[in-house]
Amino acid sequence: MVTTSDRRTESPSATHGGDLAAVRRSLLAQRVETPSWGFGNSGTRFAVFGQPGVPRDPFEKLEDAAEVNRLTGICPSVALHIPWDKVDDYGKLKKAAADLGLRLGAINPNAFQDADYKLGSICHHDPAIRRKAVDHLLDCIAIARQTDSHLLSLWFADGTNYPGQGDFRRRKRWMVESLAEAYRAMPADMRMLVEYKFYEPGFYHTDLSDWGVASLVCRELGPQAQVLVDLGHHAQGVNVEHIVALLLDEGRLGGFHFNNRKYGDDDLIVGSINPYELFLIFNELVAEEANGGGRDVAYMLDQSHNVEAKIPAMLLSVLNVQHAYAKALLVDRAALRAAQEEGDVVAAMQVLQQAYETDVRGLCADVREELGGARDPLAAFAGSGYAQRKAAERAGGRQMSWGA
Ligand code: PSV
Ligand code: MN
Repeated sequence: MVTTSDRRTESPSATHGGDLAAVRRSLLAQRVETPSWGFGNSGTRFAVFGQPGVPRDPFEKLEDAAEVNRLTGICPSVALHIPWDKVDDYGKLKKAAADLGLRLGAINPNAFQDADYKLGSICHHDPAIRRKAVDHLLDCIAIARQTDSHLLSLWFADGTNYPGQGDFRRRKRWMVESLAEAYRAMPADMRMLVEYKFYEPGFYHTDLSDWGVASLVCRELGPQAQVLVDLGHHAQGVNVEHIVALLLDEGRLGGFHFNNRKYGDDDLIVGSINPYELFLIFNELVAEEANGGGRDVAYMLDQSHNVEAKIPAMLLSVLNVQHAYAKALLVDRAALRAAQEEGDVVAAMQVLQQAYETDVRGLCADVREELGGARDPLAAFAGSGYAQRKAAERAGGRQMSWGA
């Protein structure tokens, strides 16, 4: 197994001569939220593949999330999906999270699986269906109040399958009208994150297809509405770091759903396909942080692991995000600015590449250790016996999976 812990921190400081103490402080403050649904079984449109030891209820999902937090030290919150994580008593769920050293994070409504949503939810032509979808959003806001969650994270599978099926403009107005009702119901300390995605298989058009539509909608709603960038939701070749920079500059970047894609919305481990893109995205975020901004951007994983073991996949995802952030923190911003001002294209790119090529594994292992995590979370997990224990404990019962 590749170990993340064999190097100490000399190489970053030697290479960059930057403020390594500041880099460490930023890494110590980094937090990444895990998705409850990523601990359940998942699959493709064709099958859901079970794994031993998968949680049977939201409480067991929290146990797995706590394991990720124990080993990384930077994942103290868990996003919930309603109704997948519906419980009778959210106070009890919140208490269970706290007992495990966690808190409950973004609340994700689900307006895409009920048969009523066949032709859409908040964009449906039938006011009764729109009412049902908005009522669900209002219920989720009420849940968020009970769980002390400050984010309402919205993704809709609204779209049409054929030309002529729907009226684009009416659907847009219905969407804004529906979201405005939810927006008005949010307390002042809650933000609405609006996620876009350019297609679903079989779609002719998607109502919230890209960051432009999401930004327009957020602008209509107000300052508590911001765009959520899911890395898997773009067409091939789209420059995601540019989108991130624009949204940051407009004060509209609410958060991320980290994952990686090769073809479509694949939910692959973040950084597994295009780690350089991930670094370039963090480069924009760090540039904003250097200007004193970007502090309330929510960093969340959105991955449903299909064939890979779930907790190791989550651990590797967190490491990849941590490494990308560390490398971005090491970018020599003064040298980059100087190269840009001189019009020296190669020098500018070299500044980025030098940071990207720095080995940050030791630095990040130090940071995790300082936070009480493991220098090598994957090895520690493999040696902990947790997977075997849970497989034995959780035998029987109905495992959770997406859609249940
Ligand atoms: C579907 O594409 C999706 O992955 C969206 O990104 C949501 O955020 C997530 O599912 C959970 O609903
Ligand atoms: Mn997502």
